Amino acid sequence: MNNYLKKVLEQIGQRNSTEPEYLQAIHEVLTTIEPVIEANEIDYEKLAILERMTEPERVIMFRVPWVNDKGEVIVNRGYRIQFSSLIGPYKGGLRFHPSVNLSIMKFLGFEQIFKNALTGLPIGGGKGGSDFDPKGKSDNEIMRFCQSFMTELYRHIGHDVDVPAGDIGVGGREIGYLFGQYKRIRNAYEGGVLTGKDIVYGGSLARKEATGYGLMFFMREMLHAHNIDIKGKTVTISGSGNVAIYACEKAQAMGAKVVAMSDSNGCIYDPDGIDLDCVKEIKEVERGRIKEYRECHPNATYIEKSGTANPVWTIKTDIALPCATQNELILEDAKTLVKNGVIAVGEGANMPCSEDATKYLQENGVLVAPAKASNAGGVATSAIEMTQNSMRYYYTFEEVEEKLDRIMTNIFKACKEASEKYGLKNDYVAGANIAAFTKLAKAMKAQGLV
Ligand code: NDP
Ligand code: 2IT
Repeated sequence: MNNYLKKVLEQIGQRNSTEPEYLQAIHEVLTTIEPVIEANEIDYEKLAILERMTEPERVIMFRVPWVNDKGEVIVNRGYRIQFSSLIGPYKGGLRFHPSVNLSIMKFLGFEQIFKNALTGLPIGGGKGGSDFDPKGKSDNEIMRFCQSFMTELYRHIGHDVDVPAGDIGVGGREIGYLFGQYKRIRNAYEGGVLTGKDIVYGGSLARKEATGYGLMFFMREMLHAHNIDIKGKTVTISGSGNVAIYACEKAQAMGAKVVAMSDSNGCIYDPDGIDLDCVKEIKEVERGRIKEYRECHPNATYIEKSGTANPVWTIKTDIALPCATQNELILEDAKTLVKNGVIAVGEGANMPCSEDATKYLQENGVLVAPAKASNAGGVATSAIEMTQNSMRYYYTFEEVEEKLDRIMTNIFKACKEASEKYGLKNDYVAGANIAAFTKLAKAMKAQGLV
């Protein structure tokens, strides 16, 4: 391995030894950009480019006290990682999930810098959230938590400073409560401080759909490049949240047949094709469990999750879309998918495939669409929401979708060109990392030692 890379990886390993997800994200990026470091078009070592790119500009951790419906005081922990303002205000989602910790926040913040660079839009990288568990909470509890969270977060964000949005456990409802509290504290209507807002108070049409739709636009381009038509292909999707639902919607619109979706308890398999209206009713309206799908489709199968493996990857498919969480598709799953003839894997979630799973898939000729590129449609449309807020104007749904399609098509092109430039044909994971890194390194050099 290149000496500079080796040295930096060792330093980062020592400094962040208790943060496995963060080290995993760093390892993937640094090992795939080796040909760029070797070519040394910029003196990366002298400018400490890698050391600076892997150290967050700022890490904020704070107490979030709130009162539940029983009158008990609960104390959660809040985070905001302001990772990089190199090419725009810190930008990235907020995740509310009991698993949230510093390692997960930092891996997400780090990947966000690269993803945002790929969109071609002026947004830096950040991430935040809390170990608060929204499951089973009343609307009032959610509101009180969001208000308390924003009462601290507000001082760190702003439409030119840091612009949070949604992620796991944070959707339109939570963004609404967060925005209301921000506006109240600031006594100003600063629409562009949060994205993923409802349409009625400054949100963008097609933001809700954007990550899932964008994933399918990227998938379409990747398959086209290999003369494969998406029409008639079988698709399995993990998760049944925001990304999963709209990936399913676009896959169906493109003529594919989605046969499985999941949540953290298990997965449904419907050989007739998933009835998405039923899934939307369960997940978006009732906030229920995916197994309730069988109440409207008794012929579908429900497979309960046992242990850590996700049963969704045991179902035969042409295209697998992990759209739930990190490391949800591991080596064993990759082996099963390959054995069952999978053609392509599209990462809707962030870092859903473990590194060895990705490697195994690629070595066996499976096309892998990497998260930083393939799920960038969400944040790209957030940037389009910010644009509309600045203009005090709205685009139509079709206008936003057309922009999103163009952005995703360009991202695929950038990944393809970068991989080919370094002789890594069909390795879009490396392509995405290289395309983003090259841009960021140039910006870092231009801005001097900061
Ligand atoms: P949602 O909260 O809307 O949905 C998450 C889905 O994933 C749910 O079905 C949930 O099941 C499942 N899930 C979450 N955590 C786990 C877990 N630990 N194990 C198993 N299943 C789990 O989130 P999103 O759809 O917004 O996000 C999904 C993924 O996409 C995340 O990785 C996120 O970072 C990424 N992403 C999101 C973007 C966005 O715009 N929202 C943009 C780009 C990436 P359950 O309900 O049972 O918990
Ligand atoms: O991971 C992601 O890109 C997101 N959760 C969306 C971030 C955003 O700012 O829209």
